[in-house]
Amino acid sequence: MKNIIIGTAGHIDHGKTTLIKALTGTNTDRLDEEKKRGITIDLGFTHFQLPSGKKAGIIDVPGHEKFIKNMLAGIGGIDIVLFVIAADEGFMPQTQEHLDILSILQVKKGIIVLTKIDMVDKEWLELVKEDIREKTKDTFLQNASFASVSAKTKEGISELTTLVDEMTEETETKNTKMPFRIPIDRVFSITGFGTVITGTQIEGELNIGDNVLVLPTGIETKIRNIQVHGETVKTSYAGQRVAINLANVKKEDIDRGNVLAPYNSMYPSMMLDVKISLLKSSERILENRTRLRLYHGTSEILCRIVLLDKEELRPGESGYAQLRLEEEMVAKRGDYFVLRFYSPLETIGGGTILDPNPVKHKRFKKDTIEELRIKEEGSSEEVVEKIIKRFSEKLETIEFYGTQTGLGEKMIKELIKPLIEEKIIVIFLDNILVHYSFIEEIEVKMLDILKNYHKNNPLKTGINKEELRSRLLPNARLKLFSEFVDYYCKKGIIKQVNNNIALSSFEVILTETQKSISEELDKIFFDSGFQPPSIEELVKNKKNQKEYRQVILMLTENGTLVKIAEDYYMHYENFNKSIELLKEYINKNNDILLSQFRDLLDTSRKYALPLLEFFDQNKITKRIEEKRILY
Ligand SMILES: Nc1nc2c(ncn2[C@@H]2O[C@H](COP(=O)(O)OP(=O)(O)OP(=O)(O)O)[C@@H](O)[C@H]2O)c(=O)[nH]1
Ligand SMILES: [Mg+2]
Repeated sequence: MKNIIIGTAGHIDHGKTTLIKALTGTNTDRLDEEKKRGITIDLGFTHFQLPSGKKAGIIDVPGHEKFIKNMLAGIGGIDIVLFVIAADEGFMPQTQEHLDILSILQVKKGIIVLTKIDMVDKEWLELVKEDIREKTKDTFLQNASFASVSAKTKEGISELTTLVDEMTEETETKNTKMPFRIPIDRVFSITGFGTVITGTQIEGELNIGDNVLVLPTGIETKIRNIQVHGETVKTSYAGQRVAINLANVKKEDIDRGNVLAPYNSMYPSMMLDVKISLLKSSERILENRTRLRLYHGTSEILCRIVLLDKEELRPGESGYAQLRLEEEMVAKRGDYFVLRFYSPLETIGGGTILDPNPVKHKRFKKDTIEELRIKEEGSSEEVVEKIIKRFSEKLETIEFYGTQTGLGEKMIKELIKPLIEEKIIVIFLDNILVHYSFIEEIEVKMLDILKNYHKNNPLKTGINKEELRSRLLPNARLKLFSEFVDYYCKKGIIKQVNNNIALSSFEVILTETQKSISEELDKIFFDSGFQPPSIEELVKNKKNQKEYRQVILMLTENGTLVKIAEDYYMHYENFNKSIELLKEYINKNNDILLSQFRDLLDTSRKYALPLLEFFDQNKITKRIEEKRILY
């Protein structure tokens, strides 16, 4: 089911709170002072039972210019605005300011509600409507429906209800795959329950029992209970108004402006990279390092703006900037925010967060501006690709990228699927992500190492895998490196021979002399059975000792000879035979003594003992006191 939040907006005394009462039956002004003065000071909350059966959360905001700060804390997560204008007064200053704020925060849907129609005649009403059409031109409300109502006579109220109901059908379903996020708008304590916060769950899914953080303070807490529309639920979803009972945290330790979120979804920051636009209607020129008020989620934070690509910003202009904050906050890429002057208090513009955890930038740097441009224009998929490219050499995990982008693991897994299919991203060990450009970089280095190695070691089958790892990807564990090797083997670039890596095209090529030495040795070792000659003895009287030794090494690498111990090599056929005989014997007799093994091979202790020890080491046999059994 869709979850919808409806907010009010409009000038003071234009009938917002009265309208909500007429629609829902609830007076959302709850403070004594509000009741006494007849104005709204802080946000009011209730829910709306729609005829279709849907329930929408309602946020009523104050219209007084002094309380814009509170209005800003409530308006961020809304889907539909009831843009209230009193028919008798028409468009007023905060009507305009609220419209600006809603536009900056990218609210997309609204109904223009003309209230107090019992106080004006039809002709006047038409004039007011005309004026409103003019003033909402080129805004998200330019084609909005009008609803004309009187809370006093109830005229138009049921028509408005139907209009709202229809509009909820058109709102977009929210993303529940993101890590959940709740900008906190109220904190109180209830005797017997403890601390309760309320807020609009703008993203994700939350469950009772979840361990979560209050940010930016990092206080650890647990979800004890969740209420949506006054009822306890196990799970709450993006787009719902929620009241949450938190365990082990004092009311005093949480403020409006804090955010409830899971571990590793956002990191506190003292800087933000942003794209900002100044309102056309603003009459000021924004200079570098001006002190401003930043409104994001439910928070208000003082900051200075560093203009990165312009000397100054004029009304209607936009540019890249870095906000240097006076307090820590948490945000995600793509979040919207509003900026107001520090003094006099005046909304001047706002924009989008491009990087919530940037490094400090200098002004007018081409690279910085280019990177911000990609962050601004790129889809999530493109940004994920860029970030994976940047961190490829660190061999980072899906979890890391979930945090780095603020998208969470689940979203990263979704976003990389097409990238992996298109072979732009390669995944290793089901978790480590690298960009294809990194794969190519490594390939070039590897080819270089292997070419050199083959040149210097023409009789060796290839470079030892561990040696290659330490030269190529020293921070990769062996398991990960093995997957890299498999990848390049499949790609047909390299091959693995036993534990050595070679270029796929590489073959050991022997000279005529080497060939005849190889054949000679093959025969000598085969014929000598279980009493092979010592290499030292063998080469002692040879002219070309060095070549003999090289060929022996090569025969060992390619598996013709098996090195049992120092200066003790056996032909692989004899070696295999010895294992066969051993197994046959133990299967019959349960175990074997050294002397029995010696007799079995018809050899001497000198040859039998190292061979048995070699079997022990290679887990073919197991020694129990004087006897050996099969491992
Ligand atoms: N005659 C008449 N009076 C109305 C109507 N709607 C509201 N009022 C009156 O207008 C006054 C202000 O109404 P509110 O609902 O408090 O206005 P508001 O927009 O919530 O004001 P703030 O929250 O302070 O910005 C109250 O005295 C209401 O009784 C209406 O349709 N007809
Ligand atoms: Mg009110």
